[in-house]
Amino acid sequence: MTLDINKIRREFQILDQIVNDEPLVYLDNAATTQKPQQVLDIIRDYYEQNNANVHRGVHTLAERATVQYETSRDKVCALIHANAREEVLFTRGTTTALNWIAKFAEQIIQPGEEIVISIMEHHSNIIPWQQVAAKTGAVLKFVYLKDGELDMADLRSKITDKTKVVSITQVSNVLGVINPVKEIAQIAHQHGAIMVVDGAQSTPHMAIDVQDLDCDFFAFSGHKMAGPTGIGVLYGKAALLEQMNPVEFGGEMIDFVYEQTATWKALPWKFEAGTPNIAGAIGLGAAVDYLTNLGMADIQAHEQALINYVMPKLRAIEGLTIYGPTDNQRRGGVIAFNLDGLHPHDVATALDMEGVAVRAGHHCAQPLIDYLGVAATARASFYVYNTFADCDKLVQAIQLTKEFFKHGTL
Ligand code: 7TS
Repeated sequence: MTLDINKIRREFQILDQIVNDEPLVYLDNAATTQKPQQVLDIIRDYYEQNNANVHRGVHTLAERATVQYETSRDKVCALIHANAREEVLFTRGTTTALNWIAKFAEQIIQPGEEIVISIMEHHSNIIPWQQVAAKTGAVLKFVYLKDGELDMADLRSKITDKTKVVSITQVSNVLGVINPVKEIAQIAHQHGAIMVVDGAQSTPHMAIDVQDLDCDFFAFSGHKMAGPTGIGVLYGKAALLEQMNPVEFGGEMIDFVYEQTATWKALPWKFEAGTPNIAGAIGLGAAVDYLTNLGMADIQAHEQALINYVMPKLRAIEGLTIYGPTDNQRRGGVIAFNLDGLHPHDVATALDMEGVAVRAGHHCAQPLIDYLGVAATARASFYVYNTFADCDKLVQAIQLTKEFFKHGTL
């Protein structure tokens, strides 16, 4: 089924505005996506009608809030095809989820054992592993690139029987490439390693089945998938979550507390210390409903159509370098680029003058940017509400930017 993008756009009121005298073209979706009316409504409705703390009160509002919060967990469980709702933990976002896994890694890694990640990881999938290596004496190894993609031969050579953890992003927030994480999980498991998938840039854009991927952990953020900020998910296989110590301690996560010791609640609550982000979780549940109703396969197909449409036009611009794979089928909706002789911040500022919102900088992936041999890049990233007209506007604005910096005038 083809999506009715005009109808979808009407649900995102924020898109309908003028920026710098031009209609807004929002192409910074890898940083955060906009939220549809349904998500905004449910958060407002929660605060207006049902606000109460969860898991503790017996009164009606507390019951309603708890049901809404826990129903969101069921929705997320269904979205990613987890085996059981206990395997879905609410976190602050991908960063928190990856930090929790790293804490678990500290529990199980011995000196000299190895952690394998890739050069295209976001800082939140690098720095926690640097910390684990520093604390445990483990070795942090990087897999590099070939033709703008993960070099699978390098990956096979880096993963050995000493490898304890492999942690790879499913979609790069700079290169846009979709990594074969299912195949990588098989390789990791052949060597007895745990497979972690950073799903921050994949979950919003494609169908996810954690059981099919057979990953051990999977992390993502609500705000990149039409949900609110401050809420995310850590999926983990139940057997591993059982072994994993809680990262935070306090209210909500305990069973019994004595003067000197305490015992923990069962999964998933043993990880959710303190009053959680109730409104955030409920908002995420609404975002999951929203995306599921559109259909994850249709969302991916729409973004693929945008990429197929815009890529040849971008490639035709002289002096424009695009990073990542040349095969569009290997890409999600992220395009990092540079214009010869121009700083990407100047490019992003010039595009903003045309109403086109893109990000410029290192995209929280400094090792990758160094590896690419540049100081920074500009980046356009698409979502389900972007149109072919948005693609045309991007191309036109890049051309105008080129002209402007060449002649100093438009
Ligand atoms: N992993 C990847 C692949 C990401 O793209 C990001 C955020 C994160 C992890 C961290 O997510 P958070 O929600 O915990 O912050 N990426 C970006 C970006 O590309 N521009 O701004 C944030």
